[in-house]
Amino acid sequence: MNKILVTGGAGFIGSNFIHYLLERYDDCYITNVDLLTYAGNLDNLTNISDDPRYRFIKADIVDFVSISNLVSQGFDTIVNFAAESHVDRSIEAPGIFVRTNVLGTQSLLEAARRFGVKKFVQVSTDEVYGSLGQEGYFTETSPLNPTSPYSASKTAADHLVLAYGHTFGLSVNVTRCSNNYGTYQFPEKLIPLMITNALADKPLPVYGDGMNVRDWLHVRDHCCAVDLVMRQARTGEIYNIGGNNERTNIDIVKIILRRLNKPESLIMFVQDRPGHDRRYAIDSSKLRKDLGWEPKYSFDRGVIETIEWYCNNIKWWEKIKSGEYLRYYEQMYDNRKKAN
Ligand code: NAD
Ligand code: TDX
Repeated sequence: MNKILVTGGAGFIGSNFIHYLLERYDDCYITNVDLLTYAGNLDNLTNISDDPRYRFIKADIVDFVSISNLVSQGFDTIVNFAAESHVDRSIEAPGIFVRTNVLGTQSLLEAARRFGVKKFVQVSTDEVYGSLGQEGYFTETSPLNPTSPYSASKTAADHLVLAYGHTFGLSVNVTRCSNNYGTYQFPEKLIPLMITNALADKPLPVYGDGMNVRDWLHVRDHCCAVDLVMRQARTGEIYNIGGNNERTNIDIVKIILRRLNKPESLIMFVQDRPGHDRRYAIDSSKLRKDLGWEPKYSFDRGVIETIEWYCNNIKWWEKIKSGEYLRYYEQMYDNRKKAN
């Protein structure tokens, strides 16, 4: 299990996962393959770039020739984090989601099968189950019912992963996690967007009535779960990952404002996301029972630490928010304001 290919390791969760493994295991050798799209950021990995257990390779997971050449060097495990991950962008431009999330996963699976990779872990999402009403939880046997181009592409990838396990005997697992928060999250996502806007005294754009519910988990708890699955899960098993921490979006926004001592008048209700899923909530009892996983972070502690991290790393996010992202933000949110 010690030669690990991490895809998308320059993104939010992938970079946290690489830090987690290097801190925890002396004998693991990590290759990070990432295309460095707008969401990929090598600044997330600066303090380990000289670690002899780590190397970075820039490549596109869809490019089967490059991926085959790399995988032919011999890996015990592939953990696939690489994806287009933002629901709003999938509504603006669905094609790239199918390309990266579906074709990219298939290219990795094919290389894994040809070159005898021993374990393939697909990092998926609770969004494959669609939206819940006020009651109930997603279990691993809940029907798949994706509603956005993002979640539909992740669902297709899950099916391909399980099919490669079934048909070719590749040892595969799928993990389906709820919303993550923590360090290095790209500021297009709810929590870092609201923290960084509040710090700059800019409006905080809340979609619809702000009553949509997400089940928040600290990214380190997600990393711990993926590590357990990678090392211990039986082939073919799917694991839900979630922290039993349901919050409405408006509650999250108010927590952030209070902590930063900023006024609620910064909240701006804007046009809703088309097809916006109302509620996600995960039943992770299978993971707890089979692999002994428990989340270590309470939301209260995790969110305070996260807010502090963004306060202490202004250069990290200002660099992002002043570049290409600024154009995206103006276009996405000007349209929402006009339509409201
Ligand atoms: P992210 O957008 O922060 O990072 C994605 C990374 O993938 C980036 O570094 C990007 O450069 C890279 N990438 C994109 N296209 C690529 C390609 N064609 N080839 C190689 N690299 C490419 O995403 P994230 O939030 O870290 O999510 C990681 C994974 O976890 C995704 O698969 C996502 O679906 C899943 N997930 C995320 C959450 C969440 O709350 N963020 C929750 C559950 C599951
Ligand atoms: O400006 C905003 N205002 C707002 O009200 C943004 C960016 C979001 N929201 C709402 C939409 C959602 O109800 O906040 C909630 C969270 O939104 P996102 O941060 O965009 O996350 P979500 O759509 O829930 O998806 C996330 O969790 C599951 C990740 O982006 C996915 O990659 C993961 O699979």
